[in-house]
Amino acid sequence: MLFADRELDLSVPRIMGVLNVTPDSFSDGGRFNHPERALEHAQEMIEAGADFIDVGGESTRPGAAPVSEQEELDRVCPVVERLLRDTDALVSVDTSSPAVMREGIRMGVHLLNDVRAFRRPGAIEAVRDASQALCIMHMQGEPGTMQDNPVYDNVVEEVRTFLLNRARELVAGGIGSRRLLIDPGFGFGKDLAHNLALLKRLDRMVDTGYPVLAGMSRKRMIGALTGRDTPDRVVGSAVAAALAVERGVHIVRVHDVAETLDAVRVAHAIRGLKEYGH
Ligand code: 8Y4
Repeated sequence: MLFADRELDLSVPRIMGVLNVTPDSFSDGGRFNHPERALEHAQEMIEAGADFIDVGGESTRPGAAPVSEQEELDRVCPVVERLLRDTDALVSVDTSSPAVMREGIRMGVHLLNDVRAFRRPGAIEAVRDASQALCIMHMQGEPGTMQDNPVYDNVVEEVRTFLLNRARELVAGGIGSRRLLIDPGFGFGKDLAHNLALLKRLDRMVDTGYPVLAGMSRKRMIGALTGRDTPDRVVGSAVAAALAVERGVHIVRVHDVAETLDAVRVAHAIRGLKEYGH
């Protein structure tokens, strides 16, 4: 698959390392807010085997203060510029803001990752005439209230239909379907049962034909299943990533790159393997 000017083979599982540049990030305590520290952390993830670095300047956790467009640009741009200059990683920008999308495209990022699936006014126009890949994610509700009482009749089919409808909308807006990736949005307006159903049936995302990205790393679903706090969710998260890859997911978005890479390599070896003997 082409990500702007870069080709990446998605027949092997790929790792996206999470790089938060928000001062209030609860998974890293804001340690990577300073551009130099963020770069160091990114280099560490790349050395551990990350193919993508996903740079995010807006927190979507419930209760997080909204970030102005200028603040988001100020957080994201210096880090993106240095990643593009100093590393070989593919650079992803996690944003819903059309202005940040346009600036990312101008700087030459490879992927735009929008948890709101390019639904903000002006988002489709901002990305239409570019060549960046676009990740469209499912979310029920809005970040502030999405976890209050998420309800589905059939979460797997409703998420799948939403993603296919968004893909159709983007294609109707002039975007080539080969630029698109889909993501069920683990934890975005979903309770534990919803998240587990989506993990179990990730094959229903894969069978759309779009490359699939999944992000479960350190999330509350892992905490609920293991009883552990965020820093101690590494093993649970790596197992979830392996189960996703076994079901055909192409890219996993994670915090703990080295551990996840081992897990997904084992899972990939088992996927599609024919039985031996008999
Ligand atoms: C601990 C650490 C607890 C992180 C929660 C979290 C996704 C995403 C996020 C995802 C795509 C997060 C930006 C939420 N999740 N983008 N972004 N897919 N495509 N929470 O699942 O990591 S932020």
